[in-house]
Amino acid sequence: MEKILVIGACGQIGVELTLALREKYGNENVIASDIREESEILKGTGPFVVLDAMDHEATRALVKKESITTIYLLAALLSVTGEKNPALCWGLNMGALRQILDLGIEEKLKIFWPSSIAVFGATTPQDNTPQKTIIEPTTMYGITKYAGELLCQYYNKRLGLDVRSVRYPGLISWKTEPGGGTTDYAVEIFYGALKEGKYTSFLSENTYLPMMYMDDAIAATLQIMEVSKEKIKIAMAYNLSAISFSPKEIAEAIKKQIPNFEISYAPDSRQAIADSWPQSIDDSSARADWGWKHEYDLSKMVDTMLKNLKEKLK
Ligand code: AKB
Repeated sequence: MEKILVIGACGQIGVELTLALREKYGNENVIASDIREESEILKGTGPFVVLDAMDHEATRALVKKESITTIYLLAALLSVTGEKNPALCWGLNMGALRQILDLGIEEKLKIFWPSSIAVFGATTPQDNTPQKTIIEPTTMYGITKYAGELLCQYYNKRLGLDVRSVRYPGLISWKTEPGGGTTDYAVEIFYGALKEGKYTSFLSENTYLPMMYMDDAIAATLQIMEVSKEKIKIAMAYNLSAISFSPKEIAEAIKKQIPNFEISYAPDSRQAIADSWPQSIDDSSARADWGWKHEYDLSKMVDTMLKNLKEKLK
């Protein structure tokens, strides 16, 4: 029987992934953990433990006590917060991963660890970025993600650990807000549109970035973890793609439903990070190897976000 531990369960991905895992594997079989207090959304849906992802001993004790079989390690500092505190970004992102990989060997665990489009840098081809290409990240976050991918590959190929990963694009969701990322504007814009009828984008109007609605990201995560080992042919992290749009394009899609919505642009230091990332991603390997396909295009994502956020903000 699967017994799952989600580390970093109160973040943007963690909340929705925990709920999806609980639905699939049973509430009691999915332990949510975070250094923060329990998310209101998770309360009452299953077990929750306060856990610092850098506390190796507490993590090891929890894994042993609960006979954990699978870990989803989501705790991390993202691109913008990572630039504000590069030492913590390296310490948390690499320290937590390394200890979970070691624990994975010790306890024969299966592990999911997310990578990101942030592995790519300004020297990477920006359109339809291939799975295998030049990878020279410029942010500390991107560096930890690329180093993490190499570490996962090492543990998989040299030590036989079942660790799986995808490169998430910017993720768009309404249940839990993102924090500290360069792609966060694509969530903030909905709050601006609904609360004030306007939004100032910190990225310029024609900055294209790869994005994905959260339901697709959760579906991809469950799928890569469920397929048989033989289907996983890439031991680093799979490129994953769904939608690509600019601030101007998402604003136009929102205007179709909120005609008075006004967008303005005031690019800040996050622009340089966005400019170093791909505009669109080639994820044909994920599609061919384990049957990944996305469901949400721009208009379906915008409709779903506006409908759910209207309710939430009532
Ligand atoms: C960020 O913007 O830092 C993240 C990411 C693309 O990994 N959302």
